[in-house]
Amino acid sequence: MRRVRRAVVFTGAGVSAESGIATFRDALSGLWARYDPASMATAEAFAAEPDLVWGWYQWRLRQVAEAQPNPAHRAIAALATRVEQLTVVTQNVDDLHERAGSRDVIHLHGSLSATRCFDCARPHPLSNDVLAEVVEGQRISPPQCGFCGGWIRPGVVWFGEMLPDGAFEQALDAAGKCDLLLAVGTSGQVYPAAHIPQHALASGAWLVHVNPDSIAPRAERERSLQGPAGHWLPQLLE
Ligand code: BJW
Ligand code: ZN
Repeated sequence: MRRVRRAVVFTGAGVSAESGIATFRDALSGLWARYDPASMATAEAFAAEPDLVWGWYQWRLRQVAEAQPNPAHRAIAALATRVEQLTVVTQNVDDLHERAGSRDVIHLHGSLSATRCFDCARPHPLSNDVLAEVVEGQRISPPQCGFCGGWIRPGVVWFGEMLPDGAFEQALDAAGKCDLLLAVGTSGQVYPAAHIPQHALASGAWLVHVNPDSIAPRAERERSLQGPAGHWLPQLLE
């Protein structure tokens, strides 16, 4: 770590797991163990059942609003003061990196709170005041756009949708120029995001995975730290 000048921290749902936010693919606790991705995380699902899908995202937004950043988020924010350049690239739709103090986080899959119109795409910010009442499984009718009357949708990237303008390109650029990419709490199954660590490796960087799952290093400059992010990230700063 002392020799690293430019670092990229690439995070997935696992970095927020210790804040109490469910991952997607963990066998017992993951969201996809209980919900079908195609019925929740696609534009087709929202168009067919807006109340079901909006209610589900409001329930998740409530969990995020009530959660706190954990030691891993805080260590990642602190890393910015230790290296010349730190780029945080997250697949997460929560704001826990920002609340821990990270700046200019690249959100590859958008943000729960960046709500916009499903039809005309105009931004439609909402207050969090109503969230406290939301429970799992509740159907909630989405608000409607003041311009065109369309449904308001969560600001996330659903399957089959493009990533936010420029986000992937910026992340790839940082990965191509770094000395070290830390891949924290991601299963690496979703594309194009999963190309980013591989691109860093192919460009000459070290790739270090932080994950409770055993991830077998396949390249000479690849390593694996097995265990929870809240354990390893603070240690990397020591
Ligand atoms: C811990 C821990 C602890 C636990 N500490 N770690 C190439 C091949 C095949 C398919 C495709 C392809 N290219 C594109 C596709 C299609 C698709 C895709 O990738 N599908 C695959 C699943 C097969 N990709 C897309 O559709 C993307 N768009 C796209 O390609 O656009 C171009 C296009 C446009 C039009 C037509 C066609 C193409 C968009 C993908 C959007 C993904 N969206 C989601 C949902 C967001 C909304 C929501 O939140 O509901 O994003 S899916 C979900 O997965 C979410 C996550 O960001 C993403 C990644 O998951 P992540 O973060 O890795 O979490 P998990 O749960 O998988 O893993 C958690 C890890 O943490 C585990 O390893 C644990 O062990 C670990 N962990 N506790 C550290 N304490
Ligand atoms: Zn509209």
